[in-house]
Amino acid sequence: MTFKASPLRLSTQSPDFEAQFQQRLHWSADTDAAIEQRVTDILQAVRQEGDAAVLRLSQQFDGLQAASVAELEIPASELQTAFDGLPQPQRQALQQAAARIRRYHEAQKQAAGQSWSYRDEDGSLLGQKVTPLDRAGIYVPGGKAAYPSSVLMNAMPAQVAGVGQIIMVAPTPRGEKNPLVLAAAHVAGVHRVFTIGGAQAIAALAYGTQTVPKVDKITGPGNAYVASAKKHVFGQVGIDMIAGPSEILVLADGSTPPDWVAMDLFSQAEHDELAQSILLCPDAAYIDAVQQAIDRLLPTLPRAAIIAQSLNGRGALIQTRDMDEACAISNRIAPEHLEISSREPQRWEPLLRHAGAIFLGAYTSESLGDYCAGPNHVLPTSGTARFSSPLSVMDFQKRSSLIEVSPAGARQLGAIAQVLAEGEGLQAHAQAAAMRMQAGD
Ligand code: HSO
Ligand code: ZN
Repeated sequence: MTFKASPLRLSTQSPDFEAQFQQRLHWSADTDAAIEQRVTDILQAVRQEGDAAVLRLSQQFDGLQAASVAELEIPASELQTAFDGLPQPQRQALQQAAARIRRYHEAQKQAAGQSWSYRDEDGSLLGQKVTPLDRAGIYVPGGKAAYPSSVLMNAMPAQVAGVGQIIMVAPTPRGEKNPLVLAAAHVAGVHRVFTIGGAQAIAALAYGTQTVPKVDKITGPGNAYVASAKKHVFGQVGIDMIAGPSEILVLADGSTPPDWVAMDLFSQAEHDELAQSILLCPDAAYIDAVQQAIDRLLPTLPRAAIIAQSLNGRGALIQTRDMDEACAISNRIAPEHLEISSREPQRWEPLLRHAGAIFLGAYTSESLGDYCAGPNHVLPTSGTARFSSPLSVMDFQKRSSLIEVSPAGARQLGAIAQVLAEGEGLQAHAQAAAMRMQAGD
């Protein structure tokens, strides 16, 4: 079977560009009503019955035969054994990736995750105190999306934030465990691992059961059931984001070898038939060269079928008037991953405002960011980079305001508060402020 991938070829100069562009971008994350109903039932069962429901549902969906949920926990020693059993290059790669991810997130904590305060003219202290979450839950999907790299990307920022307990859940249909996933949990210092998945695992983490501790926030990707369950438990616990299919946008000035660009487009397309890979470039001859590279390289890849379906269904090669126009279109798309495959990446970077992660220059393959450059690979998709950010240390912290008013401050602030409180008709507020205005030195 040979597969052919012909991403939609567009030019911004053609009259129907806008309509075709909109159609290609269109993406609906609506969950269907049947899934919603199933998820609501599962959440309720786990909430009411705890372990018994988790056990029953794990048997029903994953074919797990266990006498108790405790039997579904993987002891730390087994994580260690999984790690020790890996070939040396895999052990080393996991450790090197983890070290680089840790370093990046430590820098992030230093720059944006610290408490701060100042004193005003009256000597009052105003500030913000940062504390890590007590417990975080990490969902690791099973099947085709069981990525050890995602274990590192979710657990390391929690670890660096200082989260007290990191609890991972990962479905293991028919009990088949993924040794790389377990080894990654070991490397990332995950505290407890349960082989449960689906909406029942999200429910167990959100409500707690006799065996599974209740967490404060749940992160990590999952299928439609998991996404729906996360939406439902939001409020009871925090959640990170609802991730859509992977996306890559390559902004090219024609100076990068076309094979490199073709392979980068494939790299996200191979995740999922619904993944989106887009090339923006002012040079028509270069776009032809990338299409030729696609034709030549696609048959060499084991996941050619998925790649072809993704590129044919959602991919696009767009010819722009110039690089400025390419940047403007990229901002409209707000892609998850944005490669500036140009000889002058620094020239274009200031023009690019909306993207989950920006990769500068021909050597910066997006795939390096997926594994080991350091920044997080859990990124906003489907245009949500307009208003949201990569998973970070800050997602595993919360902030408390600190206020310490001096006697002089009580007089100053009391006068203001009193007026506003009276305006709102709240006398106790006004008097609480006024009482302190008279006292003190
Ligand atoms: N590109 C994916 C992450 C990943 N890639 C994991 C390889 N493994 C996130 O969009
Ligand atoms: Zn990837």
